[in-house]
Amino acid sequence: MLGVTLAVFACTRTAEDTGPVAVPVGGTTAEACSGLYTVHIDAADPDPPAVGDNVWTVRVNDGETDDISIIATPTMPEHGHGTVPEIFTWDGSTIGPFDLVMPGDWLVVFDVTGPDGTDSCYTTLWVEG
Ligand SMILES: [Cu+2]
Repeated sequence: MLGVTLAVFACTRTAEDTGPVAVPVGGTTAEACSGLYTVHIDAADPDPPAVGDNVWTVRVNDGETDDISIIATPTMPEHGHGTVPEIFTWDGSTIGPFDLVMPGDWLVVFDVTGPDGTDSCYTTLWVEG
């Protein structure tokens, strides 16, 4: 049974709107709305994401790593909490393990910084109990 439900939002943002953009899990791609970077979640372990420790394989554009950093912040917006620690740094390949402490709706924001500037995107997921 599929344990994760993905919500993907159309990109309707303007240059003044620097908020996050959805990134679907599972090998599909999404462009950060300002167009600076494309973030790919190539793999999730476990797949689908589950309560407990999760590690995601994340790629930027065509696999560039030079001078690129990603900070991932998982939270449950409806509950007002995140994870411990609160943020996770990309090592050039993976992010995590990050502990999704409970089932429900999670939001993971990726803040990407690189030679072209800073941009954000996000994925949302439902984690089964
Ligand atoms: Cu919660």
